[in-house]
Amino acid sequence: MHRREFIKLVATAGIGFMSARVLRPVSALAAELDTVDITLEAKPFLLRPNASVGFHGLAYNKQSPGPLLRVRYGQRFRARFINHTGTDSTVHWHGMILPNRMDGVPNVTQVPVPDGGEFIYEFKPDPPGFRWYHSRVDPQLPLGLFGAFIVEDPKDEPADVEVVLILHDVPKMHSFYQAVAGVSSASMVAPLGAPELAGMKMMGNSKPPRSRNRVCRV
Ligand SMILES: [Cu+2]
Repeated sequence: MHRREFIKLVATAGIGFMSARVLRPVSALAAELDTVDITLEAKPFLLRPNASVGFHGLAYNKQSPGPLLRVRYGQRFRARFINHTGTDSTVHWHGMILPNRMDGVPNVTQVPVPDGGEFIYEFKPDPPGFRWYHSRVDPQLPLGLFGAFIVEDPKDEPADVEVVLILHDVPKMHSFYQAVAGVSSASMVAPLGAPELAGMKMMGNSKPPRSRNRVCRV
């Protein structure tokens, strides 16, 4: 796909949004630290990807995607997680090899953090590369609790410009719950007649399900 087509796809999708951030390397001061400390506070958040959509979701530190986390390979990482989501929550560090009790899988590797509670996640991010973090309590991820996490690889050649690009749809929560429960009758919808999907036979109900979600047009 060419760049122009890609941007057109994102723009035409309308209900999705794109977050692009030009990155700066870890500052000299931060790079000297043994441990990178951050606080992640999860709270309700009104997401406005454009002027006509307001979505009552959740966010870390009042932003969705959450703050971009970045460490040098070899540094330790410590996150004070504060949960004000209104329900249980945990943070999962996607793709990291870490002690089991830091993996953030509720009722498997840790007791979930209750609303109003806190938890300290601490580990040495490994392996280096691009990772992400997100809530492991449904449906908090589609509601907005996710973000990017970079573990700088000392073997990487320095780039002129680094950009993180994150795409996310404003979800139709009713459809999400149906899909999770395995009772969705919604057909797949091919974005802009994408060639990858053009050859697929669509099954089931061709009408999109009526949404009773919390997306509000304002
Ligand atoms: Cu994950």
